[in-house]
Amino acid sequence: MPKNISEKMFKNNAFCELLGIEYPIIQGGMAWISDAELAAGVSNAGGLGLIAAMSSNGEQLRAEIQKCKKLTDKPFGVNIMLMSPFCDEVAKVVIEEGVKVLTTGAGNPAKYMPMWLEAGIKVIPVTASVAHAKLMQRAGASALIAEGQEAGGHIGELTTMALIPQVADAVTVPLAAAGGIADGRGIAAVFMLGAEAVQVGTRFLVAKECGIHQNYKDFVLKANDVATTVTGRRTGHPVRSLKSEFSRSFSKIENDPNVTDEEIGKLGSGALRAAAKDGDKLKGSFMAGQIAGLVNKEQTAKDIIEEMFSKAKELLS
Ligand code: TUI
Repeated sequence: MPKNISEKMFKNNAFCELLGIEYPIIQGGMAWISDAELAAGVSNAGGLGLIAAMSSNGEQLRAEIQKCKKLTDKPFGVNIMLMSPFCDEVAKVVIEEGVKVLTTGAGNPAKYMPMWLEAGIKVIPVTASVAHAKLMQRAGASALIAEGQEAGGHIGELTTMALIPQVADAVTVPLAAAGGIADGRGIAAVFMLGAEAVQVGTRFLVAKECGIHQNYKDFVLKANDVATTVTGRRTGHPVRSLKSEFSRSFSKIENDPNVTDEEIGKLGSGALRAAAKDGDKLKGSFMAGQIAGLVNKEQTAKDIIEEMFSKAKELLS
């Protein structure tokens, strides 16, 4: 434990140095949500903005990366969702576009690691277990993001509270924590557990730079502590989202033994887009973390980051 934790939190923190950023905060790479504008907003505010490659094919991602380069001269990264049908092509586009930092989610990026490392890219896998974290460190990860099941979207088994200290003890690379962090108290807590950075998704859903449908933002702003639920456990792809018509009908169908896994899979596709782009309360899957109940105002990315870190610093000094 460093002598002065508040010093470690800011500019000279290993995580900041690794990525060339000011505040040790990464914006979640949220499918259909994390675009060039949100990523640039976060990067311009001193964090690491991410473009989510999940919903894009190679050329769509290339256009988004080029747009982001015009909006910021600060470092930004790309999140690659390993269940994406476009994974192989986006894995190459990030190299061609000279992207410096990648995060990966929902699987094992081992297949792509050699080519990314060869290109000098810093790879930061999202992990949900100690075994996977160790595997990723051995494969050449520059840092790790350990994500607890409080997070929105695709989740693992463990809570942030249990996962972070166990991963911190098992690896030597810099560690970021994700899942359930939306204010300075969350930052302070996970720093005490052994993380030296945070990844935040839910609070950035209501950032002014976030272009999702207003219905989605309002849904998050009105959410309380018990507003989220997990569906998809049956197919091995658990997803946390806000309770809605969609999640209720998904749960009903999921519990029906006469429905096949394939039929369930089809049900989910398009639901994230329907939420993010159309704000469709019937067909949309409004992914958000358990901390949504704490998120109650729209702010710029800069105000969000500064407010979070000033509170964390006050708590830790
Ligand atoms: O990837 C996420 N969150 C996501 S991806 C997503 S898109 C989607 N849409 C519809 C259905 C399903 C997904 C929405 N939210 N977070 C990162 C994350 N990765 N959380 C947990 C994990 C994880 C889980 C298991 C990482 C590795 C892992 O290892 C398994 C293995 O292959 O060894």
